Amino acid sequence: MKIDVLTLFPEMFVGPLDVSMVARARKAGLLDLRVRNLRDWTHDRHKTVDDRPFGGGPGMVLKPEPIFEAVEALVSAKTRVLMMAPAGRPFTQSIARELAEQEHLLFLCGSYEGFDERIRTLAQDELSIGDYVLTNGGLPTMVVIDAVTRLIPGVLGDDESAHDESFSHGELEYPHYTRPAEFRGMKVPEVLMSGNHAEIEKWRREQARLRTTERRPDLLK
Ligand code: JF5
Repeated sequence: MKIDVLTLFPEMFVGPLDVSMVARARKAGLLDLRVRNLRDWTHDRHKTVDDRPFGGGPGMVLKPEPIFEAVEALVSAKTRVLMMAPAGRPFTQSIARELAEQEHLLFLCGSYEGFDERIRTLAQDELSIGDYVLTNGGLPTMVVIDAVTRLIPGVLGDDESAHDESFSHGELEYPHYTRPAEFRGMKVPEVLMSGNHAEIEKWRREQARLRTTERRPDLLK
């Protein structure tokens, strides 16, 4: 998969996408990620990307010309253009699965200043990662890239893949334990050491349901 990111803060993207599974996916050639500076599509000496809002009021607004030019330079017929914003459709695991099947994603990172409304027409999809306001779309974009990358075929080992099932079933994960069998007085549930796989399965299903009922009843509807 190819992913382009259009941002005013390319430095933000150094670090989170250079470690762990995303780094592995990039090195393996499964993810071709390019972070691009929106200012590269300006034409004036000051590389202006914003302007004062029509109608007055505080703050600045991202102007349409650089973003339109950048998007026109970066898209092909196979590109899905995405914008991250608090007003977007809530991002979910099911959207992540859908995006993982795309050939090319292009993320537009808006910012606290807001953007000229006409920029919205460039995106097929506007996504939100939650009900709060961030300074810019960089972090939400990295969240989506992280969630999507682990779903790209070949990125997860077979071992790790099975893990995803939990969210497909719409429930939280059951509790996990490893050695030692007792740690600071806290014991591993007996059933997990019984070797009875049917019982273990049953216990895990019950625990997942219990945890979901207690913590996220909204998921069970
Ligand atoms: C942004 C205008 C983009 O703050 C966010 C965000 C919150 N949930 N999901 C995304 O994005 C940055 C802020 C203001 C456009």
